[in-house]
Amino acid sequence: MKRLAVFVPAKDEEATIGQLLDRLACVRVHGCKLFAIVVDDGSTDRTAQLAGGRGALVVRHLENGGLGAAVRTGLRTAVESGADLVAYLDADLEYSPEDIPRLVEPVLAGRVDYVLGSRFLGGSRGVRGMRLYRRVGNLFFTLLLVLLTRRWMTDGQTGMRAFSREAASRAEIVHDYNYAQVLTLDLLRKGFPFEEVPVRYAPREHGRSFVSWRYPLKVLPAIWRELREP
Ligand SMILES: Nc1nc2c(ncn2[C@@H]2O[C@H](COP(=O)(O)OP(=O)(O)O)[C@@H](O)[C@H]2O)c(=O)[nH]1
Ligand SMILES: [Mg+2]
Repeated sequence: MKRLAVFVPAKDEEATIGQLLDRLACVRVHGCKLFAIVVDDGSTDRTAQLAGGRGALVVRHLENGGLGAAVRTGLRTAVESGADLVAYLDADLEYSPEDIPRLVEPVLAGRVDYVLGSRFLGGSRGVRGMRLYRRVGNLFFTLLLVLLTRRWMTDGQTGMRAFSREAASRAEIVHDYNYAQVLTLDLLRKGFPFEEVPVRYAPREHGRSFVSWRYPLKVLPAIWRELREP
């Protein structure tokens, strides 16, 4: 049996974290024992209590560190917990835990070390309801990644990904605010093969997105820093 760690970065997601973990507990992946890790990033609501009550391993940042810092903690915790492979998804139910078997299949089969769950593969049905500025921003950053990596991909900003143990151990995230682009740049520059698989998507119904006008101002310099790393 392989150990599959699924971590969830969460900041003030009490409206959805319980349902997400309940659904995750019903997910079966052939040949794997799945365990859940919640990285609570300084939530001021009941996110951590609800997650702990459902038996997830809860790692808490006492202060809000940002999504990049939370994913870094999630990857490290998964590796330290002895995971053979790692997946994560957002806490706000924009992604479906039921897509995890399909997400991890390319890693389990030994084809690749890194998987992006794409909301845009197989037609755009999955992104109904996504705001126009988000679609445009997503296209911009995805095309930037395509140019920088010279590899085709359709969703550079996805909040649902999977990793081999080795990719999870070697991944480095150069900034705390976010991880989306710099993590892919880091792993592809280290030579890890990757694949995209289609995943379902529905915009959040509770809480608020951290994405604001500041996003490009934070993300573009971080991409620059990542590219300058040896
Ligand atoms: N750790 C951490 N997670 C966050 C933060 N802001 C948002 N998240 C979580 O990261 C995931 C994605 O955040 P979200 O704001 O929905 O981003 P979006 O889906 O790109 O709009 C969700 O699970 C959030 O709970 C933060 O400051 N720190
Ligand atoms: Mg979201």
